[in-house]
Order: sequence, then C-alpha cells, then structure tokens
Amino acid sequence: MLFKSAAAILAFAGLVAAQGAAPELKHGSATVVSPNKDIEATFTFDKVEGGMNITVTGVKGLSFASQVNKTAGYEYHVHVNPVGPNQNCTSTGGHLDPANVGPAPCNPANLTSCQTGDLSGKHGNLNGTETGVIPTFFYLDTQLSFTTPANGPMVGRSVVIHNNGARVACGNLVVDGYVAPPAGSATGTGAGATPTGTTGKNSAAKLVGSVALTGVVALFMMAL
Ligand SMILES: *[C@@H]1O[C@H](CO)[C@@H](O)[C@H](O)[C@H]1NC(C)=O
Ligand SMILES: *[C@@H]1O[C@H](CO)[C@@H](O)[C@H](O)[C@H]1NC(C)=O
Ligand SMILES: *[C@@H]1O[C@H](CO)[C@@H](O)[C@H](O)[C@H]1NC(C)=O
Ligand SMILES: *[C@@H]1O[C@H](CO)[C@@H](O)[C@H](O)[C@H]1NC(C)=O
Ligand SMILES: *[C@@H]1O[C@H](CO)[C@@H](O)[C@H](O)[C@H]1NC(C)=O
Ligand SMILES: [Cu+2]
Repeated sequence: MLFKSAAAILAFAGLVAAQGAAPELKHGSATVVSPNKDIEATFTFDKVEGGMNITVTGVKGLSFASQVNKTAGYEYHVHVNPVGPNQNCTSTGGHLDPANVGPAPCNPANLTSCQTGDLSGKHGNLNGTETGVIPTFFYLDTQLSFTTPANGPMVGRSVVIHNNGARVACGNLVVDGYVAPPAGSATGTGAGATPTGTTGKNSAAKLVGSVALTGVVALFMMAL
C-alpha cells in the first residue's frame, strides 16, 4: 500500500512537470514562394537582445528581368493573415501594424512612422540581381516581437514579397513552440492570428495528459 501511493505520487509529480509552462517563443521562419515557384526566399526570425535578428537566405528568382518596375526593387512585409489556398497572396491581408501607424511612407530614421511589419520600409527593398540570387544577409529589427503587444505576435502571419506593389510571392510564418490558447480564451493574438504548426499535436498531448491525470488520480485514491 505504501509502495503504491509512493508510486502514484511520483507519477503525479512527473505529470505536473510534463505539463509545465509553454516554451518561450524565440524562433520562427517563413518560406516564401511564387505560385510557379520561380521566386523563393526564406526569412528566419530569432529573438535576440534588443529585438529580432532577421536572416534572409536562399533567395532566387529576384532578377532584373522579372521586375515589373526595373528600378523599384522588391518590397517585403509581414502581413496579418496566412496565405490562402493555391498560394493566394491576396488572402494575407494588410501589413502587421499593431501600433496603427497606417500606410504612410516609413522613414527608417524615425521608426514611429513605420508599420511594424514593413520590413523593406525599415531595412531597404530586396534588390534584383542579374541571376536573381541574393547572398544571405541579416539585420536587427527592434520592433517585431513574438509576444507583444497583444495583437502584435507573429503567430498566424505571413511574409509577402512585392514588386511595384504587386504581390509576387508569399509564405506562412511558422513560430516554433507556439501553443494555441484554449478556444474562447480572451488572450488571443488579435486579427488573423490563426493558430499554426504544432497546435493539433499539442491539443492531442493535452487530451492524453488529462486522460493520464484522471488515471493517476484514480490510482492515488485507490492507494489511500
Ligand atoms: C543573426 O543571425 C546571423 C546568421 O543568420 C548570425 O550570424 C548573427 O550572429 C546573428 N546575430 C545575433 C545578434 O544573434
Ligand atoms: C518605379 O519605381 C521607382 C522607384 O520606386 C519610382 O520612382 C517610379 O515612379 C516607378 N515607375 C513606375 C512606372 O511605376
Ligand atoms: C484570393 O483571396 C482573395 C481574398 O481572400 C479572394 O478575394 C480571391 O478571390 C482569391 N483569389 C483566388 C484566385 O482564389
Ligand atoms: C516621427 O514620425 C511620427 C509619425 O509619423 C511623427 O509624428 C513624428 O513627428 C516624427 N518625428 C520626427 C522627429 O520626425
Ligand atoms: C537595395 O538598394 C537600396 C538602394 O541602393 C539600398 O538602400 C538597400 O539597402 C538595398 N537592399 C538590400 C537588402 O541590400
Ligand atoms: Cu506586403
């Protein structure tokens, strides 16, 4: 009897530990492609001291030849909604703008004038090249955050590349370790915050967890 209740307590403690706090959100990425896959680029977002370290890798297809406007380059932004069916970039909605700055031009020397999601406004357009390939580069963005403000998190967002305004490529932003709040919870992440990635797996884990918890409680009561 003593052994049984000790085992039950151990099992219970283990379960509590397993159900501990959700992991901190510190890494995300978006693989951006055009519908015909001619254009590709990967944006990775790493939480660092002072903001978000954004790395742009694997860029291809951004050639001078494919530019609608030969001098404009390619604008790119974090948009509020995910990509629609059939790689529909229109479904991504507008720019991530938790501070409600609006679409006025962004002055990189005065970030108050910039929408949080306006990455090219703040850091420069992607420039076309002869081959369409752009070497890897990275920079620090001081506004983007995985967790604040309330409607600012990057979960459920997307990254869109434009040329002269036209949306030429897009991809969903996937945030590692994100756990969706319970349905109906008041702590949602705002418009367009469609849960992505590991959500299904986590709900399944929670269900298994509560079934296991019920079992352990029953065992514990039997042991008493
Ligand atoms: C940002 O990422 C790049 C590689 O993508 C890395 O070389 C650099 O050290 C990172 N910067 C910080 C501050 O972590
Ligand atoms: C092309 O882009 C440049 C730079 O953004 C702009 O000044 C120019 O007006 C654009 N031309 C057309 C035809 O849209
Ligand atoms: C793309 O999405 C937009 C907005 O969600 C919608 O109006 C449009 O019909 C869609 N286009 C296609 C080709 O499905
Ligand atoms: C920075 O931009 C904001 C918003 O557009 C504007 O109100 C403010 O006057 C600007 N500050 C400076 C120093 O230009
Ligand atoms: C693209 O060119 C513009 C103008 O020369 C420059 O300011 C910007 O930094 C360049 N973009 C990148 C990502 O290097
Ligand atoms: Cu955009």
